[in-house]
Amino acid sequence: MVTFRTATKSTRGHTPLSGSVASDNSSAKDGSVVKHTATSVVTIDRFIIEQERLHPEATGELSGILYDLALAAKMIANKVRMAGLADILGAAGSENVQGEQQQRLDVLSNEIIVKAMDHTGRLCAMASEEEPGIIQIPEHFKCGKYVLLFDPLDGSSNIDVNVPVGTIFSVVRKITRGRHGEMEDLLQPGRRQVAAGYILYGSSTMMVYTTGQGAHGFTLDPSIGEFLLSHPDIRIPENGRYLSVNDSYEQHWDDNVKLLMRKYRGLDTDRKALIVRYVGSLVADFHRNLLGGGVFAYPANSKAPRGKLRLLYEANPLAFIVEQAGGAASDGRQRVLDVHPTELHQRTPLYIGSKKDVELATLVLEGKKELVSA
Ligand code: AHM
Ligand code: MG
Repeated sequence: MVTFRTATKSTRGHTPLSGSVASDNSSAKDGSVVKHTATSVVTIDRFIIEQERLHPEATGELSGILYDLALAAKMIANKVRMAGLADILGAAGSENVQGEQQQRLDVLSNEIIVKAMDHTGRLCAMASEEEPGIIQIPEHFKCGKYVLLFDPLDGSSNIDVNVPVGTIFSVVRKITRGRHGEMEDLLQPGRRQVAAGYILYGSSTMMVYTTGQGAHGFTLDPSIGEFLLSHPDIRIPENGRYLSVNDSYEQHWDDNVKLLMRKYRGLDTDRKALIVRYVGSLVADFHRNLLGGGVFAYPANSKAPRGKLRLLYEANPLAFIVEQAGGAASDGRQRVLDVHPTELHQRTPLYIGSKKDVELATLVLEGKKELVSA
């Protein structure tokens, strides 16, 4: 059983941002006040609906998408928990005792999300890191005004060794006129996201999301099967504590990246050295740095000139969240959320986390060494 914070305190102990329903006094549509007392247990459903009430024009469709994703997350969490039993119950690709084919967890997670979302009438199209093209809404279902992009199970190569993995999602509005979503709807810059979030399947399962009014975290209480507000209004420290980078690529980095990493490590500078922590599972690395402060870096290198991570499924949603938490995200040249995507599976270098650490990355990578005082 999770021990809950009161809904009146933000994660970092500050008063939540005004307008955030994580605060104890939030104005509802009718002018009344949503009051969370010290004993309030705030479910994700309650939180979403209270946030929706702050927007009289809201139709409830975006809220519905978030409910559906929370449900899909619980289903995936359930499968991830069973992953260690694969050898006993049947490994992926083999047959189980009922003679059914066992699926790989990333493929299964993809299916869970598609099936949880395709019939609701809220989406006009989807795109997944697991699928090559647009996922259309079947003809017999209604199409809606939103588009969902997602990485169903990021870091899935870590599953075999019981390391945390995650789901990442991004929601944008449809901009084309026809019934179905088109490529143009999917290829929108990250600043047009209306919601984004991730689910971390770790020692506990957490869902963190934003709709542009702060970033809020919910922990799954497995005893009642509900996500409960545990981290309202997350604020990332301005200066980080951790550096997350895979430095086995050092030999393939250019000189500016090498210099940046030396600075992060407190070499040749007065800067305090960051502590290196790298899980190799983006959601886990990002989540630790979001709460504790720090920077996650996946630079371009000569073998991967655009880095490894995907702009639409990984970088954009996490960039939206980190900015809402007071941090920053850059591709080394510009703000991630301002990049205009040209292809669905576009990769991007990524520097994301505490504001000051990301600023340092852009200065050093632009070659403005003379401006880098620390
Ligand atoms: P995936 O989407 O194929 O799972 O790859 C993404 C993962 C991230 O979770 C992680 O940050 C990164 O790949 C690790 O890559 P590397 O092993 O090159 O450090
Ligand atoms: Mg991924």
